[in-house]
Amino acid sequence: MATVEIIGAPQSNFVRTARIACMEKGVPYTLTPARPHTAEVDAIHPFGKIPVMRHGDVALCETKAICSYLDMAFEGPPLIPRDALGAARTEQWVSLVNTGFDLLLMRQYLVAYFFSGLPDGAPDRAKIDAALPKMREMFALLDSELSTRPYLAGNEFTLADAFMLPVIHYMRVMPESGEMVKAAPHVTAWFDRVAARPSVKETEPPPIPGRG
Ligand SMILES: N[C@@H](CCC(=O)N[C@@H](CS)C(=O)NCC(=O)O)C(=O)O
Repeated sequence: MATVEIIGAPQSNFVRTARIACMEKGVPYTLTPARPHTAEVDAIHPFGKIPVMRHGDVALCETKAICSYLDMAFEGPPLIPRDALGAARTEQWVSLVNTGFDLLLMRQYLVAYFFSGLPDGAPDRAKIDAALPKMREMFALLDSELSTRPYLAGNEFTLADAFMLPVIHYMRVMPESGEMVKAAPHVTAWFDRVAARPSVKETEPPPIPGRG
């Protein structure tokens, strides 16, 4: 059978999610490093975003679609529980990451540090400061949710954790968000629990220069 090929940069939180999904399912895969908007990505994603995936004749974009394909096409532990409520809770948290956590924490806050667009490439302090109040609310919500259960969607690891962990990974090493994670004991305990999984250890992205 054809090998799954994940195409994208290992630094990307979404690429990491797709790789974690492969490993949790026990699906052998290759990673082809590629930046957004390069030819091999544009050939599959209409907006040039990573990751994209190839498997034989199948080409897919969008992380959730890729992970759902892996979950259904291969044997191995389900990434999305097969019961209605477990599946819905998982989908709910995947969606919350995609439409909330990723947008604020990665696309606004982290991007303002490293891709500010300022002439000297300096962090955009105004954008960072503007994100902080909502970030505090987000971490308070996450800590409260994780005080009631060991994983985002319930008692077991699911795809929801695979979406959230790569985001929180970066938040731990940045100054303001790092303080927020430290002040959130349930988020910290959840992170340590999920980070101990081989799929998470083996997909750790290269460190951000100067941030460890
Ligand atoms: N909705 C997409 C989002 C993927 C995404 O935003 N990837 C980032 C890298 S982490 C990217 O390609 N950014 C380039 C861009 O948005 O132009 C998915 O779920 O796969």
